[in-house]
Amino acid sequence: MIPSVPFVEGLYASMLRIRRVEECIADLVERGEVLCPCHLCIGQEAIPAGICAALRRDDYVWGGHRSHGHYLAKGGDLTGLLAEILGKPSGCSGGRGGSMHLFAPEVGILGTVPLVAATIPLAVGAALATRRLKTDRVSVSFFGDGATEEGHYHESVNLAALWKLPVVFVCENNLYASHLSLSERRAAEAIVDTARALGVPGDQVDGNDVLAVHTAAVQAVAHARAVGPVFLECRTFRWRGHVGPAEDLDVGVRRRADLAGWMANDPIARAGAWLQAAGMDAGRLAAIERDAREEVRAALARAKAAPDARPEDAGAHVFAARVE
Ligand SMILES: Cc1ncc(C[n+]2csc(CCOP(=O)(O)OP(=O)(O)O)c2C)c(N)n1
Ligand SMILES: [Mg+2]
Repeated sequence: MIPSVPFVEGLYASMLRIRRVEECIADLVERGEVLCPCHLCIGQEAIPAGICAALRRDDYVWGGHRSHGHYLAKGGDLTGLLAEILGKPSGCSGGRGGSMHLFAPEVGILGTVPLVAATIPLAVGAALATRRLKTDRVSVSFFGDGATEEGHYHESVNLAALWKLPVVFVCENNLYASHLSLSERRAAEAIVDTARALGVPGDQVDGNDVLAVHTAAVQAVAHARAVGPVFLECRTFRWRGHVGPAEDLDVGVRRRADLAGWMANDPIARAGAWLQAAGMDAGRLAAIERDAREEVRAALARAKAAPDARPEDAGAHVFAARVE
């Protein structure tokens, strides 16, 4: 089925918004206004946008250290994200988590955790809970290629397969884990095969084609809801360094050569070209751009204006209340 122009416009706007927010975060880091480590997903936006557009508000999403896009695409509040990164009590995790610990249960984001692969078993556990509670929610686990080298990734996929749990495993394969390329870490290249070996069906998807990601996600989510777990390996590339705004050109095998090719394969430019070919005029695309910039500007102003954390509250949530 050919997707409608308004629908693709929504995916385009979702990706553009993630990019403009992350560029804003990059500026804040460079100016020294943000002190927590920030892992940016610039270049990878088609995956959160395409997958989350296939989910219901009450479906669950779990992420890792590079999860601003997951949070935003699933409907997490933008001001709450920026306030969190600025360490404000009004942040989505009370200003105590920073960029890598995002939480928005009102839209199904049950947690992002920077321990690599940490939320994969939690996503499986949440899927088990939805099954036991007789609801039909799907639990989506976003993780990187590096996470599939952790033992509990394999244990989690196995259990989900055995118990036919409603999990969509989404591997954002950006070909690097920190500064080590896939080819330095694995003999077998296709990560999807690790899931197939355990009885979970899956596909490799062009992770920079938001329509391909979304189409695969719609099928995967329907399968997870009705039958059991599914695995999507979405191939992509991060433009910025492992952590922070720099491009990390001097680290990793072939990174400098590969980055130029991947920047020419920009998921946002590709969706923009699709819209223009479908008849959207340049003025409409410019209006989407203006809206994104204005939304980020206003959210940052609100986040900055919010009260700062108070030193006397530093111990809150740290120690359990004493039970007499
Ligand atoms: C258990 C654990 N080991 C090591 C680290 C350090 N670390 C943080 S991110 C990362 C690489 C993750 O690579 P990948 O899963 O491919 O995600 P990407 O950064 O490429 O998005 C590593 C090794 C960690 N946070 N947790
Ligand atoms: Mg990676």
